[in-house]
Amino acid sequence: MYAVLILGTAGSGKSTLTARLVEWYASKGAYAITLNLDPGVIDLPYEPDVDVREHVSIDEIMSRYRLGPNGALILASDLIADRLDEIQREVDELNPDYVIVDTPGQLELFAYRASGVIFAKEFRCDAKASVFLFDSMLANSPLNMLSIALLATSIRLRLGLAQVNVLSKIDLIKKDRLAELIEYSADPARFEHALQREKDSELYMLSISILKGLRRQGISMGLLAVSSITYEGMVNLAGALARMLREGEDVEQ
Ligand SMILES: Nc1nc2c(ncn2[C@@H]2O[C@H](COP(=O)(O)OP(=O)(O)O)[C@@H](O)[C@H]2O)c(=O)[nH]1
Ligand SMILES: [Mg+2]
Repeated sequence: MYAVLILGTAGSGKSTLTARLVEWYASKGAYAITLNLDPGVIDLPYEPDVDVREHVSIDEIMSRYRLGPNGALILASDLIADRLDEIQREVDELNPDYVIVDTPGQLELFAYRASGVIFAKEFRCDAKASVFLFDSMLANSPLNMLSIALLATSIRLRLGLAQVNVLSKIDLIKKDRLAELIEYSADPARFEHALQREKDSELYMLSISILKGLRRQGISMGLLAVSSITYEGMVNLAGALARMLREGEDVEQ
């Protein structure tokens, strides 16, 4: 069994991509299931096979601990850590080829509190990989793209998982703009040049240093362009995941 964690800022398309990836694997004859780790979500674009909301209820936490919705969400995401054994058991019983893990709408609740790190380290499977979504509505300029790349890198440091970086919702941006963003992400020299054009920014020196630092560490920012609406880029994403999971398997065995 392989696990693929879907990560990204709120609204970047995690739940939608979770649904699409499961459909994708099913169309290739693999058995993929969804695991929803968002305790606060009301509507999902898929029917979760395993659902953290069966274990942790926001309403119950709000009334029992006299918390508002924000406090309850934070406590709920901490309580998930105690339920991971049961969640693992439910996934193991289904015995899928792939489990696609949809993470909380608010990235920080998962990645910067205990449950995300515990899940990333302790969930048992043959190999794990993560997909980090750069929302193309946010990563719409070189500076904004760099800022999300820094967040993606922070999450990678925090969770320690192999990571595929994806530019999401590409059906919403113009083709020439898309080509430009992908080019920056693949070519640091062009990226730097594009940042220079935002020279007025007092953050110019900082942004160049960050870009060079990421590059020096061999942190590639190459983005895969994907749309969950048109399915564009899905083949490339599945291919990148397959390579990463196979390599992960070699390491973990
Ligand atoms: N146009 C377009 N909209 C998308 C795409 N992926 C997600 N969305 C929309 O973006 C919004 C947030 O998506 P969701 O999957 O709930 O994001 P999450 O908060 O990261 O789980 C929803 O209205 C989705 O329908 C995409 O590839 N293209
Ligand atoms: Mg979601």
